[in-house]
Amino acid sequence: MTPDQSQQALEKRTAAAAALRWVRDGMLLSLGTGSTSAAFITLLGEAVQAGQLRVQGTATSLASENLARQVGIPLVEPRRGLRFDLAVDGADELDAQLRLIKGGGGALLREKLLETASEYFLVIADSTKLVPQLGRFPLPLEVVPFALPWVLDAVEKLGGAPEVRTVKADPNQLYRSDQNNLLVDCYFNAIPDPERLMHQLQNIPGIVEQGLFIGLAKAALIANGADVQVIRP
Ligand code: ABF
Repeated sequence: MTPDQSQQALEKRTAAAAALRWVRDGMLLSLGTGSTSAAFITLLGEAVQAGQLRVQGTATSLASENLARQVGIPLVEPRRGLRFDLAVDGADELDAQLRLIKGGGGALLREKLLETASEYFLVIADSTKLVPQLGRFPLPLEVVPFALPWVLDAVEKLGGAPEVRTVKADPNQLYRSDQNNLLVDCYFNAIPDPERLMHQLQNIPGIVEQGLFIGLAKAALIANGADVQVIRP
């Protein structure tokens, strides 16, 4: 691990630990996906096992569900009327207005579902994620396989260079989401008007979910070394 990577890993753990202080006994939590969320879930599990917190959770991915089970967090199955007191999740990019790009971990659909059903969505991130303008990180889309050719054409028309995501270990194998859909990463480089792009993407048939999360996050904890900055829009 390079010094930068170890610094980033430390910051992820710092942000995760700071988020733990936002959890209250009896809360129903939406558990995020990615390495920062994994650090939070692990710390939360320790607190539950130590009898310091009684919480329940629903996870935004099968990977986070497995981790939550491993660390002893009681899980709640999706049901009518289920709402969460607090959602804690990472992001790939966020700006000062708490507009996010999420989905680098492939979990954007369940993340958007649960974070929309949450009273309070708290983002946790290392310092590399806070950017002046969204877009350098490729915007993930979850796409129904049959729709792929038309979606790729439409994204290109919007100025994004689309790439169908493959499995890291095997570039010949297409990545599949937990819902068995495809992921398309769209290289816009800069997204000067995220709201406009979000609405344009929402009108393209076959895109099940897109990775712009706007108006959902209530606060973000950004770790800068050992310090944590709280951002509220
Ligand atoms: C998840 O957090 C994803 O939406 C996003 O891709 C990921 C960020 O990953 P990490 O915390 O590992 O940097 O919610």
